[in-house]
Amino acid sequence: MGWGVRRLITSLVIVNKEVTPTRGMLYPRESETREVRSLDGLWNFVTSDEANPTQGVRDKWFSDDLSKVKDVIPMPVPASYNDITTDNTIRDHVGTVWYDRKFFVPKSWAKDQRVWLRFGSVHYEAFVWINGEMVVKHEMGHLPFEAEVTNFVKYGEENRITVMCDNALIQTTVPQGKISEVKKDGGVAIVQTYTFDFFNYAGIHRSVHLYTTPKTFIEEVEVTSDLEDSNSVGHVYYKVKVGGTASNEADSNLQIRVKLRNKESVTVANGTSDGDLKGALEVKNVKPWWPYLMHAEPGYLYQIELFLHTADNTLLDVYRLKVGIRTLTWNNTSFLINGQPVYLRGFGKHEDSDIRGKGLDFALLTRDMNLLKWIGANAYRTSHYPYSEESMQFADENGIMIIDECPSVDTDNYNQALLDKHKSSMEQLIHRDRNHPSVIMWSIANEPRTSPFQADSHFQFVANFTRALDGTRPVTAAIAVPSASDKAAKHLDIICFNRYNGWYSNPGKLDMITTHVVEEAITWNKKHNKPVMIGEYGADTIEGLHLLPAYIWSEEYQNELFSKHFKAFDILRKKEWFIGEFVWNFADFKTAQSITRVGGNKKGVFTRNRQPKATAHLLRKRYFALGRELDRCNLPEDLFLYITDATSTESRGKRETADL
Ligand code: GCB
Repeated sequence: MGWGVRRLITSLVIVNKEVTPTRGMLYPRESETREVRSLDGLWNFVTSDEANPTQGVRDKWFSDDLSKVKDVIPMPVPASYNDITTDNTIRDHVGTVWYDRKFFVPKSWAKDQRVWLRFGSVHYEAFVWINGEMVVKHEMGHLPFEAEVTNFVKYGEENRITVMCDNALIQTTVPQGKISEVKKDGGVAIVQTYTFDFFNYAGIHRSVHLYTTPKTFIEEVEVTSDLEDSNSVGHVYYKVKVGGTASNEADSNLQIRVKLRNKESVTVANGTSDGDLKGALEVKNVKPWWPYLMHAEPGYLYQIELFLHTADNTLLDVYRLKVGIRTLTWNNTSFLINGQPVYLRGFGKHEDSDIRGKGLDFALLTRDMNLLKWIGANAYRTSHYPYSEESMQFADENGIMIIDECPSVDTDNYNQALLDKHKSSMEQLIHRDRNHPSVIMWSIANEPRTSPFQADSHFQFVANFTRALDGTRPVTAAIAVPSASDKAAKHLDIICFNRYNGWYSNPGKLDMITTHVVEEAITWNKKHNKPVMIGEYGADTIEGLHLLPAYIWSEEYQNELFSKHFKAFDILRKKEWFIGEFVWNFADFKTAQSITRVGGNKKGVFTRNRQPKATAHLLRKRYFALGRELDRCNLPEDLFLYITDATSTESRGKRETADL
């Protein structure tokens, strides 16, 4: 418990151990049989002494209000706690912090049902008590966890929830970090370092919900789909797991009745599950799920309604979720959706904003989706960790394709505990996101250090594990190690490489980009005979800095560097196996303090405040031009601003000459 207690375990022999499967975790939704209450809002907050991170546990701070132990301050949930105050000791705090709040549970919830407590995510490790009793702990940021609290809450009375959150990253956490003690004025400081390039924001990052289910309830739903007859007939396959079954209610006595409704709420298919609580639905004249700009009606979603019944026809539980009907296929040269080759054009992003840090913010989510559509992107990678469930739902609705990445970034110093946790992060991610049509690939790491020989088996285990959990999507990772020394890419289905020509290599040299990009992509393809895409390229750019001729950090330089890459991508597009281009980054974002970062990483095409830099306009022209060429999309009217009416100018010129 706590960084002080998590130990570094290194071993020379690393084995492929079983991962305990996640259970439940359906997104909390109301229905005829379920109620949902939010615990978001202002909580009380205290930090612990960095040199004594487990003091609160030993002294049982959870057994009474935190305000009895320390002076509390208000802290919004969801949000990172780091940038809320003006105090750098809170921003840079290493180790444990504590939250608590009071809440009521209605009396009506006491009857014949279960009560659950669910966190969308807490970074990095969370310990949760209700009324002084531990109800759940969870290690791994960016992923949900929950616990049944039926017997822990008081009904019709006030309750207290206490959360201890530990942000410490060590060599066996995902992602990894290091903690050291460094002499400071008047003492010793506990210092957290990490090699990854984003601020280690922490806290209760996503919503906290209480929700009810019936005693016997729909615990898990897995949906897959298929298309046939030139995409005119669709199939939806569903599989349900029931939880809380009483001994007299074996699964075989239960059944799922299913309805599939289209956007107009018309039932287009229905059915009843088999004895294993699974089944298939056929949809005639189906509307497949298409990516944005690939079809006039992108992101088409149906709603599947699942009714859990007993054999004697009693309705026990109802759960609804949106599903998209689509196929994914890939081979050595291409990646296809609904049988059509896809060219991915998008971004690496971050969950990051001023004040909120990595806290869920619907205004930001909506703005980002609007900007993605404005710029004509059709995809993004959830670099470098899973994004909120709400953002995944947004991507489903809008036809934005997602490369879904686990939190393993700069993976290094391979060891057994790291492998176990890395696999667990993939398991939790797939469990959470497997039903999203927007998810088109799993990314098992960003820029792992893949030259050491241990990387070979580590990535073989993680890639095979991922494929075993979900064979319907290809596996990738963003690799930065040169292909000659990399030992992981051979385990992937699609190769993704990150490279900063004209920035980290040959800064300022705009004539040293195009050929390098083309040659490297060809090298990757030759070595592995698999589809290749570029996962990151870009240049730090200070908004409003203009320098002509182009000079690094200026808006002109970002523009020209992008243009040189576009040229390379167009050469590569002629080779079938080059399947996508991803800019680094969608928006400027905060990093650890460093002499190479001016207020954070400035490679955004948008500012941190989500306004366009000059390059956003250039990129928009390219992304829409690609959409036009490849998918025959319509161009927005404001894509090319009026400059001159060449024809009328010409005729006016002639008239003026005639007048002479
Ligand atoms: C990378 C990393 C990304 C960094 C980026 C940069 O290769 O994947 O996390 O932010 O480079 O700007 O240095």
